[in-house]
Amino acid sequence: MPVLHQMQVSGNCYKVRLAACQLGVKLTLRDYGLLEGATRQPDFLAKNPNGRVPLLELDDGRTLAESDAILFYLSEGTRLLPDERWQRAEVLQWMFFEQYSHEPYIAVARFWLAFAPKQELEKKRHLVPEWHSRGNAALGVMQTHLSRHDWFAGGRYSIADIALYGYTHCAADGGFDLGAYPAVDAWLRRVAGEPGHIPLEATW
Ligand SMILES: N[C@@H](CCC(=O)N[C@@H](CS)C(=O)NCC(=O)O)C(=O)O
Repeated sequence: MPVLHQMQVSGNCYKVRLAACQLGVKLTLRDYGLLEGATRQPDFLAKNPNGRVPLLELDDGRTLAESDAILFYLSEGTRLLPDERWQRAEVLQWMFFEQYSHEPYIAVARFWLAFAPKQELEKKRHLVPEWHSRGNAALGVMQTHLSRHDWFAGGRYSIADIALYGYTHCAADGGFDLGAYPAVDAWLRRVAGEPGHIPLEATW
C-alpha cells in the first residue's frame, strides 16, 4: 500500500488525505512531528531532498512531493479531475494560485501564530501584517470568483477546490476573518457537504 509521509495538522497533508478518502484510495500514514525537524533528517532527505511533507511513496519506491502534484496523481481518471483540456487547465490555474498567492501567506500565518513557539514567533512578528495583507488579497480573489461560480474549475467539485480548502477552512487560526468573505464561507460549507468529506483532525 502507498505510504503518505505526513503531519496531521498540516493543511497540505490534509488535502491529500481528503482526496484519498473521497476516492477510496487506501494509504498508510507515516506521521512526523511539526516542530522537531524530523523531515530534515538524512533518512527523510533521501526520499525528499526538499525536506517537506506531504510525500507519497509508492510500493515500487517512487516518491512524489508537493501536495498539489500528489492530488493530480491520485485524481487522474476520477471525478475529481476533469478530462476536458480547458477544464484541466483551469484546475491547474487555481492550484498554482493556491501555491503562489494563498498558501505562502495563509498557511504561514497559521503556522507561526497557532503552532510555533512564542519566542520564535516574536522574531517573525514584523512579517504578520504582510502575511495578512497578501492572504486577504487571495481571499478577495476567491470571493470574486465564488460570487459567480459554485466551484473553482470545470463547473464542479475538483482537486482545485480541495487544494484551496486545505488552508482556507482553517484560516482563522492565522488571524483571518472569513466573515468578510461570504461567498468563500458558503463554498466552504458546500465543500464540507461533499460525499466522503473528512475533517482535518480525522485519522483513518
Ligand atoms: N509546497 C509544498 C509545501 C510543503 C510544506 O511546506 N510542508 C510543511 C508542512 S505543511 C513541512 O514539511 N514543514 C517541515 C519543514 O519544512 O521542515 C506542498 O504543497 O506540499
